Amino acid sequence: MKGLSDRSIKEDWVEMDNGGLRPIPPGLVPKIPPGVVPGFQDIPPEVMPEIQRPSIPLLPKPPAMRKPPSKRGPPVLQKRGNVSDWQVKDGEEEIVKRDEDGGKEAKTVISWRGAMIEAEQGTELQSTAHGKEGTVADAEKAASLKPVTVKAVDRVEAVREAFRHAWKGYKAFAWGHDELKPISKTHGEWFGLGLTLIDALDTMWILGLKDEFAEARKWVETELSFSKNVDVNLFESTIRILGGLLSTYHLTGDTLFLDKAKDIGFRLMPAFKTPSKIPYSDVNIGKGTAHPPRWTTDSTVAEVTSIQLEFRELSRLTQDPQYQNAVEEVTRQVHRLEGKRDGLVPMFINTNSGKFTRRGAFTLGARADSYYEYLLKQWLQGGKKETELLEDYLQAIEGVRKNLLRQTSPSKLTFVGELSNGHLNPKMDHLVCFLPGTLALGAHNGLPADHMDLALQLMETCHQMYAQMETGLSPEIAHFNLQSSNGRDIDVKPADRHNLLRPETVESLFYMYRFTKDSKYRDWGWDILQSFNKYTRVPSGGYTSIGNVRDPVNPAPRDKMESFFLGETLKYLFLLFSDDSELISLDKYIFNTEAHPLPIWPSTS
Ligand code: DMJ
Repeated sequence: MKGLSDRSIKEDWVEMDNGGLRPIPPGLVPKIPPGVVPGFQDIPPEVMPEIQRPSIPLLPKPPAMRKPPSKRGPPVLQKRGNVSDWQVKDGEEEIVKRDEDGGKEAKTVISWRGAMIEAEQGTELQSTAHGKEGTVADAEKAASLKPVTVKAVDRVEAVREAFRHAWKGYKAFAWGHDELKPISKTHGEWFGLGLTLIDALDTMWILGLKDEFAEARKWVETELSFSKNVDVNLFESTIRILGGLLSTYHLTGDTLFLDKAKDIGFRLMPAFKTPSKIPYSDVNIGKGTAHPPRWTTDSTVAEVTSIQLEFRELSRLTQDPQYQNAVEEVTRQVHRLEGKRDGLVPMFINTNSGKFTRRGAFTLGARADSYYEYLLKQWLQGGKKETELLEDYLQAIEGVRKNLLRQTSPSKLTFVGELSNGHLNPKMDHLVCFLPGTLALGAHNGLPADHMDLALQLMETCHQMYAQMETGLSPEIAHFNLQSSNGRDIDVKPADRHNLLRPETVESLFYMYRFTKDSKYRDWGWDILQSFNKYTRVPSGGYTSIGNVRDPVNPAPRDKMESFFLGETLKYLFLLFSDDSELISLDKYIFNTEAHPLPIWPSTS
């Protein structure tokens, strides 16, 4: 899911040879002529309707003459200036000066007020949200400056720099372990399998970080062993480890990764030995035993339905049908099950009876989310032939419209609420922000135009979940006002104020940019990267989850860098900013729910 994966959710339950480097095989990342947007020309005009843009008031604005917060960021995370301090914002124009050799030398930035300013002098350019507003005084000061030059903003390079910084911390303090704890400069262990390193492999390849990749490959070759007496979560190890290894194999052609993928895939199979064939949540990959969590015989619906892309691909590569058979049995059963509501699934399924457990809410968030994502993506993976998957997906989206979709007051932001005991709870997990991207992917593949319409609206809402926070970072859960008494659309409860460096919004921004080429999506992603740099970057290396997105002075660092920050968040940001839209073409690959690209099967498969 986006589900048990999440530590917030998990905790809830618990307490309740360099030689391997090869060029990317020809054809995998082909270049296309500039100006051609693959697939875009296939979208009928009606898929890209004009939507009514809500007028969005920001959260209470700082006083008009207030100075913008120091670019040093919160005291707890003070850092030196970094790439993200070179900002070019909306309404500004870059003038590229050429040096004598005709190469790109530097850019002068003209501010929206016509003033020319130099970021390197410490002038932070005006921003529009989360307390970064420039003031009249600042603008006048800027206008009095002589024309100066500022280094070009290279967003792609800024992502590489962020990755290197995160990797520096991981390498120094957590090498070979699951997660970096960047503030205490140590590591955390979950499965003891080098989770961050494996999750980050294909990101390094895609970002072109060959030295880092070579070192990591060496570790996989010499240190990684799955022959360990350890309990792992089936879903998490499938999406992060199996998915990461399979995609790295596809990108590099290096059979080391395929061999490791076969090894872990085989070791996960005992999970399916249950009375119902609905898998258990946990497997001991050393002993070959599996079991549900101690307190229940239920599994999470998103978990058992979001392992299919990976196991199906493993069968295709190994020509061994056991993996595909096991996961497709789950799909078949869930397809037939009673207890759905207009295609929406409950959160839990029992591993003895194979039936849904009637508890929890209907949600597109934690514990159900990637069920919907994988319906569409399996249909795409298999060449659009498996019509039951498509039918279930289409029905579910209609179910979302009918049961969960609402608009806020006063600004008419569209959001997906949760239905519990017939009552609509107007809250949305950040996890739901995968949905605009998935809807857009469906529309790109010929699904109804109104899916794109909905994607555009939800993308705006997810953007606002960042833009309206003082740190520019989204909370884990947003509460939306149906009738606002305080003039705000979004409220955040104290328990929901954390940010775990999650990817879903930048994931959707990537899809939206690929399909619309609207540069605002890049700008929104850029704002997010800058906020990560400002509030979550740890000087000695790494990025940290934070506890309070509403407090820019003390965002309450939590001392953990989740593996998905490298596996997903930075990868999607890089792809969002890259001009090469054939780099992981969305007509050739589907991303698993951990952002590991797997090939769409050729029609002969
Ligand atoms: C990741 O493990 C995956 O994206 C999963 O689908 C949901 N949770 C995290 C990221 O938020």
